[in-house]
Amino acid sequence: MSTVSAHEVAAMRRALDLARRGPHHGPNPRVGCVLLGADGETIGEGWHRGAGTPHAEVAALADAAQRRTSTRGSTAVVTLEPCDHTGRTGPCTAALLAAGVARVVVAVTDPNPLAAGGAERLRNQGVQVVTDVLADEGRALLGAWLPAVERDRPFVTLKIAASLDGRVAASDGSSRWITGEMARRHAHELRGQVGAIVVGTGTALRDDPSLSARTASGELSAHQPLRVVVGHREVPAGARLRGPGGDLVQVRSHDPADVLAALVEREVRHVLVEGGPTLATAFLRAGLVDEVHAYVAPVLLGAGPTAIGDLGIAGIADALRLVPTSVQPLGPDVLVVAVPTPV
Ligand code: AOF
Ligand code: ZN
Repeated sequence: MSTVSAHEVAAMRRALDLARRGPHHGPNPRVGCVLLGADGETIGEGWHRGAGTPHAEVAALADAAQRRTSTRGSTAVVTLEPCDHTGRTGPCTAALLAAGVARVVVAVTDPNPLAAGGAERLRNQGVQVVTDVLADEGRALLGAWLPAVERDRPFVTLKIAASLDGRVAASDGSSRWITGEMARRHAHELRGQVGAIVVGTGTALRDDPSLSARTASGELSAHQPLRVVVGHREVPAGARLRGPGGDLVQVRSHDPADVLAALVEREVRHVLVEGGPTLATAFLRAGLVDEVHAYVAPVLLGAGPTAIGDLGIAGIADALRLVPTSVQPLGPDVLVVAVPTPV
């Protein structure tokens, strides 16, 4: 097994930082690349700016060319295995070979069957390839993209905003606002990071939400997730869902698997299920929730619909116990992020 130099590990940390500049709501992963010369000096840097733009390796090679530095015999340190396919752009393997790169250091092997195989191709062409360098950091950077591509369906985050007694509305149906300003702002940030937001027609008709992502000052964020309404009833012409924001799509089925299939077609990697209780319950019953974001407000309602309906759990031994990954105060409210127990 080939060892990795301190220069290369430092370059991988830099590549991870560069990758973070890319968007994490699109179909493509965030990827960074650093090119090192013979003495371990940086001769080029690049990151992927989103689907349809050059991949990180190609961006780094272009950077080296602009610096008028030769890449012959250089080392490419890249957070994801170089792709070996022609998708929206050409294969990075070919670009690295043409540039005379002699060694490639990779954090995460590409799980995308269409693009994978780059390490093997490069090795066959005489390039040294080392994988799994800072792999945990590399996987964390990829976030929802990695499980989405591995499972061929979007990663599902279920968002709940409820009172302390688990209710999402009062008995007269009024629900604005249970959680406070900070929690709502936080939820808007999350909207800006996902590919799609899903609600049932019940919520769409009753709450008339816009489902747009907005900044703290109330302006529309640069990225607007796809807005998806699930169910058969029509969204009226004057609904806020038909106003400014992402594209609106209606899925005329209540089966969560159909909803996700429609999103796979649109290359959505991360979806936020925002309610209401019927839809949330259907996703949980189908085992299609990967993460729960529960915003809990110190409010008691005593009556009114609860965040989740009947899950078919009769005894406490069968309770769906989640594992919290973070607990965060947001003004008067608390955000609990939790994931189902891995089976
Ligand atoms: C890389 N470097 O910077 C990225 C890679 O449709 P395309 O052509 O943009 O290809 C997208 C796939 O290529 C993506 O799903 C992933 O497997 C790989 N992305 N690969 O070597 C990059 N963004
Ligand atoms: Zn590529």
